Amino acid sequence: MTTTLPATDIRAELRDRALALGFDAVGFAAARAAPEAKAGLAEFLARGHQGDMGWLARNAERRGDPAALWPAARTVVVVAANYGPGDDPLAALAWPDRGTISCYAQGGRDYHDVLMGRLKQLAGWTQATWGGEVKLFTDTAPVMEKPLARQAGLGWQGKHTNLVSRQFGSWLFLGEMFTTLDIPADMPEADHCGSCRACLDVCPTNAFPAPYRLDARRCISYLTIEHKGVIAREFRQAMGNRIYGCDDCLAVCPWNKFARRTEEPDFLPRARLTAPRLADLAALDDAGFRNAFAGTAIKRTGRDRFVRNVLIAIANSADPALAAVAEARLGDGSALVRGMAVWALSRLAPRAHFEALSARHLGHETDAAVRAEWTEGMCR
Ligand code: B12
Ligand code: SF4
Ligand code: SF4
Repeated sequence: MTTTLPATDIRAELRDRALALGFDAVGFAAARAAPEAKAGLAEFLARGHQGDMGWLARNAERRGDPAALWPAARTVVVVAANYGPGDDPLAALAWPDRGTISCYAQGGRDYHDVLMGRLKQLAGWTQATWGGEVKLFTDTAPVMEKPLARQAGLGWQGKHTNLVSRQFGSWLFLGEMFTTLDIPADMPEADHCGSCRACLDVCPTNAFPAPYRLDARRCISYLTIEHKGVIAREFRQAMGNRIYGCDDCLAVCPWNKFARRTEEPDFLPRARLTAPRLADLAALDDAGFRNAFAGTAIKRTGRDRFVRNVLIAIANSADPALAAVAEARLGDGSALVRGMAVWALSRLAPRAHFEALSARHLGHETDAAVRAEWTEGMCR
């Protein structure tokens, strides 16, 4: 059944409902592409900045324009959830025997599940009250969520390319309800970066070729989470002990002075995820990894990529006591893991011991990339 409430009432009631469901911000945008978003995506892809993320290119036409994704959609209701960390998200970078996990992944539950659960409730209520068709997304479809959130007035895309909010700083997750209902749009938010460039200057891997442009191939978030292969040498030292994602460019933003700690229990940091011991993480097998990270965002990488990241952090620890932990992975079933164990030992083990290990293992090694790590380690 469809009622005929004036559009302003729909807006106010939808907003109240979304806030009551636990979202922290809500806005409305027309289901049409912002021309600069489509052009920005085309440029990003033309420069190859997506790296391994071929899925960004495969459906670029639909990603660039909500009307191409779902022609019947009239309005996009953009919702956001605050995951603001209460403490300094960069504190663990100073503890070399520990890993730093991005604060977005330190909660007990994957944010996709949390946002989608709430979006489904919002959709059920919207349809029961006003009818219309809906489709729901939170990083689950070819949708450019940040430009839509900007159009819906929730914030602007900062020079680090993420959405910045005057109320919540850098710490918002985004989700959308596309609907066939025609609801008046909000005013887009203006850019408030001014002459600041703190996020650009802090990036450990120089991943910003220019303000508002990210070369994902250089971003530690991409390298630790999305990239499936061997991480190139040029980035390894700069990764420090960041083992899952990176918060540096977000954390230094001056707009975070308005941020507040999340009150969502599912996003509150779990003690075991705030600064876990690298030695414990490197020892995880498949079952141990699944057990440790079930339900969290971290399960996404799978065990091998995760332990690859942990071994890079071990290599960067300068802690000779962790050499034994790396040595225990030399016979690992994953070549990714073996290769980073070799790199870690090339940095932590005494030269004579590395040579002895090389003499023992190189002859049996069948993987070309791992062999290259042994050979390059001998030349250090
Ligand atoms: C692919 C992806 C990544 C990739 C690439 C990131 C990127 N910046 O493109 C990688 C793996 C690196 C990544 C990392 C992170 N991600 Co991510 N990611 C995505 C995803 C799936 C698509 C983003 C996308 O479309 N990229 C393509 C490029 C072309 O789009 P763009 O960033 O909007 O680029 C614009 C600029 O280049 C702009 N532009 C160019 N020139 C100019 C000039 C001016 C003046 C302006 C204004 C703009 C401009 O035009 C482009 C189009 O708008 C979204 C979810 C989604 N479906 O939207 C999440 C998403 C963006 N990620 C998110 C998060 C939380 C992160 C991390 C913070 C996680 C972490 N801590 O490790 C980091 C942040 C790194 C960073 N600085 O961006 C959140 C961001 C929330 C927010 N507040 O913005 C999203 C929205 C997921 C969600 N549902 O909440 N991510
Ligand atoms: S997330 Fe880290 S590596 Fe990626 S752009 Fe930001 S500071 Fe650079
Ligand atoms: S750190 Fe400065 S330049 Fe970067 S997003 Fe925040 S205000 Fe903009």
